[in-house]
Amino acid sequence: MSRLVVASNRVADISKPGSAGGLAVAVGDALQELGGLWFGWDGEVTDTPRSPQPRLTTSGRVTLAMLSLSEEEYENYYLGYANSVLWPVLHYRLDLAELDAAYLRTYRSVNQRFAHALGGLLKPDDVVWIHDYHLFPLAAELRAQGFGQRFGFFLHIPFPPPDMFVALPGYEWLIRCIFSYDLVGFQTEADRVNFQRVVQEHADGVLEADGRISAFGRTIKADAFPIGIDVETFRAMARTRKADDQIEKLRRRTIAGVNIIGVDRLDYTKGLPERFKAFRLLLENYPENRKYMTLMQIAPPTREDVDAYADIRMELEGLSGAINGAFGDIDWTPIRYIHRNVARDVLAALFRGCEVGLVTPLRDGMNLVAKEYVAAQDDENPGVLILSRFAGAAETMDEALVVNPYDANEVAQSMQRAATMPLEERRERHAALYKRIERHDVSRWRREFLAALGVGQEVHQA
Ligand code: GDG
Repeated sequence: MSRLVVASNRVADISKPGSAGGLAVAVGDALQELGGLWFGWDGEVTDTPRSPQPRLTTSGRVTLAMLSLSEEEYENYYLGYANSVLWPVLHYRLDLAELDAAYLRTYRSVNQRFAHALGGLLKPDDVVWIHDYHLFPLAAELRAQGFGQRFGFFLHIPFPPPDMFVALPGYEWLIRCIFSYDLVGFQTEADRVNFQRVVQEHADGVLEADGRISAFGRTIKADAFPIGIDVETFRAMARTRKADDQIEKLRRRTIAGVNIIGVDRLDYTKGLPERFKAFRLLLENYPENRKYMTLMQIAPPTREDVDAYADIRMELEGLSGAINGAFGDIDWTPIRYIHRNVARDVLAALFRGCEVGLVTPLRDGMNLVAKEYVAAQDDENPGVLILSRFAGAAETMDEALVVNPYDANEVAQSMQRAATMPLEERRERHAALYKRIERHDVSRWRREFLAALGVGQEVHQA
């Protein structure tokens, strides 16, 4: 029987539910269900001599194998190539990419080091599932060491159209690395098509009759596997006694009739300044909402050592201050901006207690918050989800109010529409969305990916 081995940049402590970040949540859920080995960075940066062996700990049915990064690796691999080159380019933000040859060199060397460390733990029949843009080259490095088993890769973020992808120096090498996998999963059909075009147009790739794709002498499967959430658990979390108290407290503390909630890592891809500007427009254009609507934005810090993130933080602080100054009153604060990590169960309660969920990224692989907001709602009196058309989630959640996040007018109108939507329409939209997220939950995502990798039910607890 095969063992499931997962590799991702960060390994989260799954004994502590509540780490912010979609990948940690989704991978943690999948591993807890199956058991196995989770390999990656422990989040530590240290220049004291490092052991080449990963540190092993266990958490329930999961063994965690973790390495730390050196200062130089943190700068050039994590902050550099991963988060200042791949992250912006794959989110269609060529303007924010910082191209630096040292970044790419360290990205390769960290992947080599990780491959050696993981190689020491691998058994020949392990099924290896590698996650996200930090580790594109990991399977190629493991194959170079002689490992011949099946490798799967899932990209949690978007895959852009060819003109953007080829702006990456060394893009040919990246495509070649991707072809070391047997299966490559994307969030949406649009991402898969973009990948296929890159391979056909820039790597002499050929689409085979069975839908697989060939290049560099290998044939691989590339498909869309839209990620989901653990709907039942999240729904239950929004319905505990503590959650009820939390909602009660929220209602007591605000004079607002309608609370709008946004929850996003403070990232420039999430469209937060655009969202605040749309809310300002709502207060300008529909003055009846003053003292009636409140926007609560939870935006925990993330990647603060990257300049672009410091910029967005300053911009948001300026905007929320200006809007609150212009419209606020002694008994009403229009925007409640919380730049802190909030416990997951509190988030679930807040989603349930807020009449509108505002999810307006400029570009997002999927966006789990959209699904969590729907999961938390009361069937009898559900809130309304406003969702960016540029979130992967929009491909399968068209009963939300789907908006163009760049168009402040459209977003403001949608907030107004959401706040005044008749109960029957809210119920219909919610029922359809709920059915979909329930059917396509995180275990289905994991099952379908592993089945496509050809391992299906045979993967079992380590
Ligand atoms: C990447 C892709 C894709 C947020 N703030 C807090 C908190 N969170 C949780 C949310 C949600 C998760 O973090 C965020 O997931 P998203 O999917 O919205 O976004 P990314 O972090 O950018 O995730 C994304 C995802 O990977 C999965 O494939 O959907 O497109 O970008 O679960 O609730 N959790 C807690 N406190 C917070 O303050 N506890």
